[in-house]
Amino acid sequence: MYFKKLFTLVFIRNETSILLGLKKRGFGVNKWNGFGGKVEPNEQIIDAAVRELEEECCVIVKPTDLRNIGHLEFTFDGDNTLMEVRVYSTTTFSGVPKETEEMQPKWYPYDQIPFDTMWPDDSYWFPYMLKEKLFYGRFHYLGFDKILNYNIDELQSM
Ligand code: 6U4
Ligand code: NA
Ligand code: NA
Repeated sequence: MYFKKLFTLVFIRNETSILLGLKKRGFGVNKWNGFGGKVEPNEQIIDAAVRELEEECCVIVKPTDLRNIGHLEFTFDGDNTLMEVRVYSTTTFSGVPKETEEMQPKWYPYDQIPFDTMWPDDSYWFPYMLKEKLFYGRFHYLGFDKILNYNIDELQSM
């Protein structure tokens, strides 16, 4: 039996590039990723996605502009926590990305995504996101660096 923890992960995109942030502290420190965090008790997931994006890089989006494109589940060998991550994407946003205590934002052209300094699972599911496909992925880790097994399915709807 697993204890589920719910997280958000938001990607801001334009025609040529995707906005990533270098995590400066806490879980996933020194990795490039989208923006997000824990959904608080009694908080709607979409509201958490909007809130974490603004807290982490000062970019503002409307909840209705975020598209739920993926669903990820992470488990870790010997741990009964299941991290459920809801992934969102949008090309509609306001504000200029700014560095905060938590993240250093940077635009990456689609052919220069820094997979070597990202979560290992990102290499598996980013291709779905970049091709505008919906996905559901499960990854079981040994520690935080090694994927013991995984599965990804393309979805027709979320
Ligand atoms: P606090 O406690 O405020 O520092 P909070 O910002 O709420 O934390 P955080 O930053 O720990 O939460 O959330 C983790 C972030 O990392 C979420 O956006 C989900 C994302 N994430 C976690 N595991 C991941 C993984 N294996 N691959 C990935 N993103 C992951 O691409
Ligand atoms: Na966070
Ligand atoms: Na948080």
